Amino acid sequence: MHASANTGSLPATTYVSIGQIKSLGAALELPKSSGGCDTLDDESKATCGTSAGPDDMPQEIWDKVKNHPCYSEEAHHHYARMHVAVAPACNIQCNYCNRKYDCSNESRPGVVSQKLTPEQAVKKVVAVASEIPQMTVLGIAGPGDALANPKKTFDTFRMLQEQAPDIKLCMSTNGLALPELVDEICQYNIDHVTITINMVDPAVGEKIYPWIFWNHKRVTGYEASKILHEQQMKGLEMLTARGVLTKINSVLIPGINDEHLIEVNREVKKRGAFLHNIMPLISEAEHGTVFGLTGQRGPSASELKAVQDACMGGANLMRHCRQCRADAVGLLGEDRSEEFTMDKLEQMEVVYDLDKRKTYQDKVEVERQAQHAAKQEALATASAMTVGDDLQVLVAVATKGGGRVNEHFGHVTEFQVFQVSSTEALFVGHRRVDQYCQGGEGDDEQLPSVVRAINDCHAVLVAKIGACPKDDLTAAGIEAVDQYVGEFIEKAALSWFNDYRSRVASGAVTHQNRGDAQIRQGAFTSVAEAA
Ligand code: CLF
Ligand code: SF4
Repeated sequence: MHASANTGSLPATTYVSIGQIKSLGAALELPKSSGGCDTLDDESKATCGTSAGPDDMPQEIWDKVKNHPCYSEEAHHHYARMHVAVAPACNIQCNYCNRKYDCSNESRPGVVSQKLTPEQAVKKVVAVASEIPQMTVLGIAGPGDALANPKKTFDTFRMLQEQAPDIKLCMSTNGLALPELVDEICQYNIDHVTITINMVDPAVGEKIYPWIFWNHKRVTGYEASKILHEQQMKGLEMLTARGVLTKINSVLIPGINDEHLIEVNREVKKRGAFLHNIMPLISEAEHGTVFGLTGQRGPSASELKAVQDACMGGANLMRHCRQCRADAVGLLGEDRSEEFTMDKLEQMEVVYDLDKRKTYQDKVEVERQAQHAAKQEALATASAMTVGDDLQVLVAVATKGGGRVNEHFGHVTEFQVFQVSSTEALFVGHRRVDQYCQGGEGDDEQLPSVVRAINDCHAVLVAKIGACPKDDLTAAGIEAVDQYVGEFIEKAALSWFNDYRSRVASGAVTHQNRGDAQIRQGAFTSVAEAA
């Protein structure tokens, strides 16, 4: 048996009811791990999360995460990533995946990628990096498993490193082939590896993985999940020992691994995972997955948040994942892949100018530091107020990037959601919606779906909003606020919150709890995707 199969003195599975989750998560006493954030020598700094800054971690780790949009929540407002779909094959079967579509570990099902050879992929990355100077990371995330296609994956990384040395290399895997390939990962300076780990108990795994392909044959049932689990734990430990930053992705499947993810969180933290990203299951019958066809539902917004909150204090939590496609290009939450199809690339004149990229990124860094400073200042003001200390609300924000309130309500395809209190303004998720404004006109039929998406929020901050949707939102109990246009999000959210606290204290408004919200299955349907 691999040493990694031993999950320590803890029971293989710890089940708690969803109502108990928060207290259990908060009470977890986690052992020291051999790496990741908790290698910090100052205990008080050992809580760095995706919103952490340079003061919260050693310089060498900060250098790795500061402009990686997935590893730093702050960075995701400013820096972009891209994926190249060079890895079509997979060595396992997940019940939430239909192989006709992208790998749903790192992408949502529903769109077939344009598969590329390593040569085409490198050409595409260089072209995108020339056009989008804030694109800092290349990830290989499917459409199958990066390490089930090792030659294509590593050829791509090797060639890219020679042509564009400033781009960070990143990959995701289900972990089955990981231990055998860790040394090769290190050889190509791949600093960031994601492993999708949905269970640490093969009895749970059996409900998620019908089979794996192992030693030239198909293995099914409990045995399959046991092998997968052992490989995942071993691979994670090996990466940690070599100083590679690891992120664990877990798909939350209600009734199958929701409560079990707390145990997953504990085990990956123990083995040095830097980040844990708990994502909602995407499951629709039309995707043709086992879960889609058997009616397995995904979580609601509050179910997802309850599990994420329960895991706070374990491994650092990522909450800004967009479950990207395997050929995504751009800021998280936007998709510019249609601008860079192979036929368009043929027409492009590509000049890879390192200095130009650096100059642009220096400007981005100034903006990002200004956002950070604005947040600290706003937090100081919020904590100095003496009324409404016990309030905590969610606020939806319309933004098109840069960390500012700068999008019209009618143009939003994704709201960012922040949890705001007198001590924090924390990104806790995003909600996809169909655009309310279609062809210059508000579409009143869309409004109920927008309200359902942000129904747990007390306010929505926008650059502009018409009178009709504003009235409808007010009737639904959501304040539409357009007075913070252009301001940094956290500062705007805290300013609105301070005003709200004053109004509650004076009796001008009565604070009421909000309801649950709906997580939209799949991305919005853009013209490009529909084509
Ligand atoms: Fe891609 Fe993944 Fe690297 Fe990011 S995505 S391989 S770590 S560069 Fe990011 Fe996309 Fe979520 Fe993945 S938002 S699906 S976590
Ligand atoms: Fe699909 Fe990815 Fe699972 Fe493979 S690892 S079956 S490609 S979701």
